[in-house]
Amino acid sequence: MVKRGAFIVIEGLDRSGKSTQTSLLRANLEAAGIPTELIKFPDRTTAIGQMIDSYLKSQSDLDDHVIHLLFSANRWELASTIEKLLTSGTTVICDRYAFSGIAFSASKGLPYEWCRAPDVSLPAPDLALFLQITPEAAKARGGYGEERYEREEMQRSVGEIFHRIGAEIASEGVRWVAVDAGHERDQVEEDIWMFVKPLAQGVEGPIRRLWP
Ligand code: NYM
Ligand code: MG
Repeated sequence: MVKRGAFIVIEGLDRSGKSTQTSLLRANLEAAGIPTELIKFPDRTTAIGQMIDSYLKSQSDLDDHVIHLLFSANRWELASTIEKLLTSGTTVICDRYAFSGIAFSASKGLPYEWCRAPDVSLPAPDLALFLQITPEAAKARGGYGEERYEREEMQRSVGEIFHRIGAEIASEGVRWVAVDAGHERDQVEEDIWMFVKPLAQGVEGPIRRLWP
């Protein structure tokens, strides 16, 4: 049976080390000879992505429902690209995905089920790695930035919703693994590699859909 590429999602609070770790993971996969593509959500380069960027920088205001739908639309813009890459045997890493969509919007008070709906039938990851860090430790790493949501109280509630998502999708059959992101960079890199390595040679079976 021909194998397809693995779909790996990395999630976490702001300042949890996602950007560093997704780059390291890409380098490790490439060093192992695995064709790899790294996609970051939000993808701020598209027209929708520019609206999201402007909202996050508080250069524009949008209704909470509208920005939620834009984040989802931004994933849909790339959904067919992700599928093509996976089918052609490329491993895809996403720095944030639909789980961030729910965690951040539900933290603002939007109903959890409503937040899940627009991402229904997006490609589902074969593995979601949650970089777990306390809001205090994240803050101690040089502080939150200037963007919307980068406040300790908000991050705390985002973390709680991530836990709910993790429990729920694990029971639905998506592999959700929490990695202790409070460790040294090299240790986190090694822990992530331990989970990804078994998938690196490709995955059998069709691409699954959210929410399984
Ligand atoms: N974010 C990200 C959302 O609120 N919903 C989403 O669907 C996604 C993908 O955007 N604080 C939030 C989380 C972050 C912010 O992401 C920008 P990053 O990874 O800091 O560039
Ligand atoms: Mg950020």
